[in-house]
Amino acid sequence: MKPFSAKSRYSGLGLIKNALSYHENWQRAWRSPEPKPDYDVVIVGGGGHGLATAYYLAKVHGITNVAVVEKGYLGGGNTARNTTIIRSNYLWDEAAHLYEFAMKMWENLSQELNFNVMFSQRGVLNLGHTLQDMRDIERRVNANRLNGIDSFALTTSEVQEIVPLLNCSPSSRYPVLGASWQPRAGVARHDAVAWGYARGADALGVDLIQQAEVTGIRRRNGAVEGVETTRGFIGARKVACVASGNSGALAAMAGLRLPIESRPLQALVSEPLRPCLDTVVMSNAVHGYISQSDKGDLVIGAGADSYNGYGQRGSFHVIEHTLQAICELFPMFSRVRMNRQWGGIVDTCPDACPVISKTPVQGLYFNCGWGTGGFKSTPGSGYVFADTVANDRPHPLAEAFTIDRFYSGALIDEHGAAGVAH
Ligand code: FAD
Ligand code: PYC
Repeated sequence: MKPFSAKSRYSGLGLIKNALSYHENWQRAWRSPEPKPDYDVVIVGGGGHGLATAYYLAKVHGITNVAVVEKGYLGGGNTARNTTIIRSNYLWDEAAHLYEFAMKMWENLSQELNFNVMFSQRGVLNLGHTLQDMRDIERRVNANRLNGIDSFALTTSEVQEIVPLLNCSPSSRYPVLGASWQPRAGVARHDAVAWGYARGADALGVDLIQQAEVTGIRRRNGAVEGVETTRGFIGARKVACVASGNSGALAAMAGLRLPIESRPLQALVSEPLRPCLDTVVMSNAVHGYISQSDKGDLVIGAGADSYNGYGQRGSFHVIEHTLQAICELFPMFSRVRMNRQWGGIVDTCPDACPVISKTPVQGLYFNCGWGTGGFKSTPGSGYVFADTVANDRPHPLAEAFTIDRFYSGALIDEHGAAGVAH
């Protein structure tokens, strides 16, 4: 059947025609190829980070003989499950530089991909509820400013001005003593980020292979040869693992042990409301963070479960505690009904920082351990990991994040800025 012209495809008539033909004539955003016998690079994991890595390998390094191998569907892991908060106000220079690099990429990402990722710089508040919170906020804001990051310490009344609905009463259970405020921070549309990178990578020749689970990493003489998958063996000169939630299991397939723990982290969305919250409010102390999506739902994130596991659900008491805290902070949301709840499995490192690294196995690389906060780094992570894989040495921004830090002790403790305690 003749494909629709661009004009009719995007016109109202085109939409009606597509609906009546059950979208059979809708132009595919990417191919669905059979895996080739071998590739220069196989990327394990088709989340935002894996797809971004593929895109930059092709775009920046001209390496296009690349496959992304995904066990489910593209962007169906934590990329689909996160609360999409993007900020760069991390404490230590190494982390601040990496996240700020990503932030600058977000600011141009829709243009770069020619795909609207709906990056909305509506600002992020991190509330302080105790004197110690406020001391930590002052310290982090000062460190941010020294790194050229927009960051401000606000008083209670300044916070109230930005979020009139917030309960700033001094007698509340979690009194708001102030906040840090990053105006350039915000949210983006999670699916669009995966789709934009997938479309861009496909157009540059990358094969996106879905429904193919990696079950083994084949090695010979200390170097990778390829991956065993549920769709057969795929040979590769280099294998780059970006399988958030499953990194420990993948590393074990290559005889490696990563300093990583995997835990459920939950989120919820409410029924849609009229626009009432035009910024993002986070409270690490109460383990609650909230924003309003463009559809009107309240997007609410909870804390991580304190036990390890792979069930993408999480425990009830965690969301109960979070909703109590949200109702305390926003009493007028107490009668809002929650529509959906889910969990994702986050890989956490002991210092709340990622691993972007070569491994002792030649040609095998890992990008993982982003814990509860990796969505915000998607473009930066993909860029520096692609560079690391292409050149077989850490990108300068990734030097501090290699596995070696767990031998040398040069950890970068970002627990205070990580958003969710882990
Ligand atoms: P994923 O999107 O999970 O991609 C990894 C992919 O690997 C998956 O699609 C998976 O199916 C695939 N895979 C795994 N094993 C295999 C295998 N053996 N073979 C083939 N494929 C495999 N971060 C923020 O910055 N801001 C937030 O507000 C935020 N909120 C969060 C809220 C929740 C509830 C959760 C769960 C996470 C949140 N995060 C947040 C963290 C963020 O979601 C992750 O750090 C980020 O999405 C990781 O991206 P990724 O591409 O590495 O992972
Ligand atoms: O990293 O900003 C963050 C975050 C918020 C919620 C989960 N992670």
